[in-house]
Amino acid sequence: APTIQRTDYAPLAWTVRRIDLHFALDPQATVVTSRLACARNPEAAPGPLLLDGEALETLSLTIGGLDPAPGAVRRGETRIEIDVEGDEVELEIVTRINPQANTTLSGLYRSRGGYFTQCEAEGFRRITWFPDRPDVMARFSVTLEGDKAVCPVLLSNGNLVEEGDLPDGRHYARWEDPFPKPSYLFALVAADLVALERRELTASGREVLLQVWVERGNLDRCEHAMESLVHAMRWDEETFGLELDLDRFMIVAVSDFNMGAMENKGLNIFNAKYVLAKPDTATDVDYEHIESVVAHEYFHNWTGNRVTCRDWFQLTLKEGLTVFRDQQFSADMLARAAGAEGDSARAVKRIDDVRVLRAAQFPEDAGPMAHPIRPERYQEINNFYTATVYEKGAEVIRMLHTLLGPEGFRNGMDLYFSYHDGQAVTCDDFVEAMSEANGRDLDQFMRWYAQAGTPRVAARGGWDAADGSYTLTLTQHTPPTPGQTEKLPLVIPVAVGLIGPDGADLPLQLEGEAAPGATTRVLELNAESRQWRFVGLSAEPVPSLLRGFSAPVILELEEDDARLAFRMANDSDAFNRWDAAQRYAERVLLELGAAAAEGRALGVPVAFVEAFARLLRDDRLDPAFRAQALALPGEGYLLERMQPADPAALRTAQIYLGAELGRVLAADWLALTEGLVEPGEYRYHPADAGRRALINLALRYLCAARVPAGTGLARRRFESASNMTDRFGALAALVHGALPEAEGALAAFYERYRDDALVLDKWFALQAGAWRRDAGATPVLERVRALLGDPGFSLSNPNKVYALLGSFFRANPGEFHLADGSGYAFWADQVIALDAANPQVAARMARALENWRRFTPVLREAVRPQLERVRAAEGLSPDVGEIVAKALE
Ligand code: B3K
Ligand code: ZN
Repeated sequence: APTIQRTDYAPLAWTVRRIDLHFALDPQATVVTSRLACARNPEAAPGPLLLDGEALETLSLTIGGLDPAPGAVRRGETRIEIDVEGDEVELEIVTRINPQANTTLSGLYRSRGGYFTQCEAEGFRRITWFPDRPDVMARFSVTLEGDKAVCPVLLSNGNLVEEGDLPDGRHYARWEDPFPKPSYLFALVAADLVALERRELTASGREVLLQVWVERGNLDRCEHAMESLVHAMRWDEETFGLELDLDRFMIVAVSDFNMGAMENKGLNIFNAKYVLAKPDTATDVDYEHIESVVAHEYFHNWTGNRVTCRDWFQLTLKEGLTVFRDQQFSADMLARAAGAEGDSARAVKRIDDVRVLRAAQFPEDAGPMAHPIRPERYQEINNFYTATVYEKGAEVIRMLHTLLGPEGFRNGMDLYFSYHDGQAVTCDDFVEAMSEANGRDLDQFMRWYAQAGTPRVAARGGWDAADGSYTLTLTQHTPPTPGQTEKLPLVIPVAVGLIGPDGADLPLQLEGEAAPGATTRVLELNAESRQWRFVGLSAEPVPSLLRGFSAPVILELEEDDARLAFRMANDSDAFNRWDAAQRYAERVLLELGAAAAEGRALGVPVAFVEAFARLLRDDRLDPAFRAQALALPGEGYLLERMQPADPAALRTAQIYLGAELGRVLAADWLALTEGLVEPGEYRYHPADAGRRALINLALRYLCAARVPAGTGLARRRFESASNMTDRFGALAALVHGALPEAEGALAAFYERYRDDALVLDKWFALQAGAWRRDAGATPVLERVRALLGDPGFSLSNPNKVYALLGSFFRANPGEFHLADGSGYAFWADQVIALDAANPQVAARMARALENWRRFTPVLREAVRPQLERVRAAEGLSPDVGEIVAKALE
């Protein structure tokens, strides 16, 4: 596939002002009639009118109502070029498409009897011929016509302006979207659905209709999504002064969907997983995700829809910013619910976000797919909806927020909207608005948009007892990434505190300042190396750096075990307190891993157990925070830090450490489960969720150690649970502990939920991610292979694939990376099979092996032939092709 370069951007010679679409819906022969009012773009170089198309059967094309003049139209497989005289023209194009046969879930497709669309990034061209790029913004009018029995509900963007019955049991509806939009925001839904409805007033007093559309029978699972939507509306009004601009806002749940959800104007289409929740089927984490995804899509209405991207290289303009907005929203929601514990609740959210960044984005930035948050080139844009564009992109926005302060940031946002509302713009436009609103030069900051790779910040401290000063030296370095060897110094905000010997924060006074001030301040590291001298100190301080994770970097700071234990006990910054525990655990796990790899005896340092136990016993700490601090670092992150990555040895280390912490501290874990006030009847509330999470973590450790009192507790909780969080937490503890009770519990769970697809996904994921503790036990690979044949499984449903195969390939390295290569052969078979039907899903699975060069020589040798086999597969999609080619480069 050809490579597209960011710097090749040029505006189109022709744009579209209006589009009138008519859909005659039919399972295998939907006829789409499109009338386009096109106009010459005065800012572009003259040229033909260009239309994109894919998998379309073209029935007719007329220009100004006439058949085209000979030679005026050049037709290619995916491109039509039309020579036009004058400055305006009307086209009418009729195409026929087959939604039933569309297994890619891009364009118009079917799911459980209904019709749904997904157009971002380039799905609209699979519906009709159109200049399918985000800088073409048109006003849409859409008429849907279909069988009333099959699809009684007909939805599209904007406002419903007309509906009625037609002969032969058919009916129609016409929708008009008052806002011009790019084609990627078009959507239609035609299905047998019901809605939960609510009317709300916006801040300016306009009444709006909110709807959550689901399949009949799921109406009792929509309340939380609706609540989340209302909260998101209010938050955007209060925080950014942004109001809903339509009279109607719809969310639709669909079972077959490639990703999480899609922000189509006024008609957000969601993976059902991020809509449906009731206590018996959804966990606290599901409730949290629903809240944040509903908010994310809603926030896109301003950051993405009203102001959109000029081209797909600018994707982080809308995604990084919108992820930052949803993170802030969730933190505010948690803090509000937590009341006096608000700061701790915010830190817990920050920890979650950083866990995701470290587990997914850091490895991406260190592998063959490494790219800046604004990529320079791509082959398949769908491969660039990445953790870098989204999560690192959000970190970049967060740094702006830190550097400019909340008010400065808000002023920048206001200016951005005042300049660019209704436009398709670039990341430069955004940063320029921030710069202008704050009178601050952000040229150097723009390097965050251009450089790939995770920067290292090395910190050195020098204590001068004679004059009571502490000199902090920070040095930055970004390792080379593919195609980018030279890296320039970035602007890195480093939030710093100094802790006194008694554990309390010291007021900070920099050399030259009159008096000490705040206990945390943000230093700007904007050169390769810089120094700061803190004065007026009576004893050597312990530095606490990068508080709140103020920049997406790897902090290199020499700290001995005692110092990590000290910060674990005392750091006033909850994020850093957690991070100290993670660093200490990482050190212990990597040492255990090395010992396991070399066949040495394993042992846990007593000092670590003591530091860990102090957190476990500290019941003044918020349970949600304790659950975070007592959970060991993730496998993906650890493998990234292990040289060479040896998943089997690391797994041995993890099993050993978990069991030891369970065994040695068994009495504490049991006391904790008894001492915690058990939440009463289930409600989704952060305080309750924190207690449930901590109890479930205790069960994990107790079952890992096979402490009888603990395993009995897990079994009883599994049987008598009143909600999914407790039930699944207990089940997971039994399964990961590989206890004899696990099989029976899995079977009982299956019986109870066999007809509930979303719950079955949890059941598949748990087994695919299971840890094996006994040499004789069935390998997880065998179990996954068998589960492919389960009646509840389907390779054509993305959620099922992510649950079973995604969990195995990505979340279970200890079982997937088998020295005999059987895991890799299975991976190649599945990637090839998936690719034939759904390239986007296949490409996601393909990425599981991209960092293979970091693995042990034995594993590397086993991976290569499988990567090569996939690369050579017949009819390979550009999606998977790009991934494996980069992996093999
Ligand atoms: N904008 C969509 C993602 C579309 C992915 C296309 N392959 C969801 C979101 O980020 O909100
Ligand atoms: Zn998004």
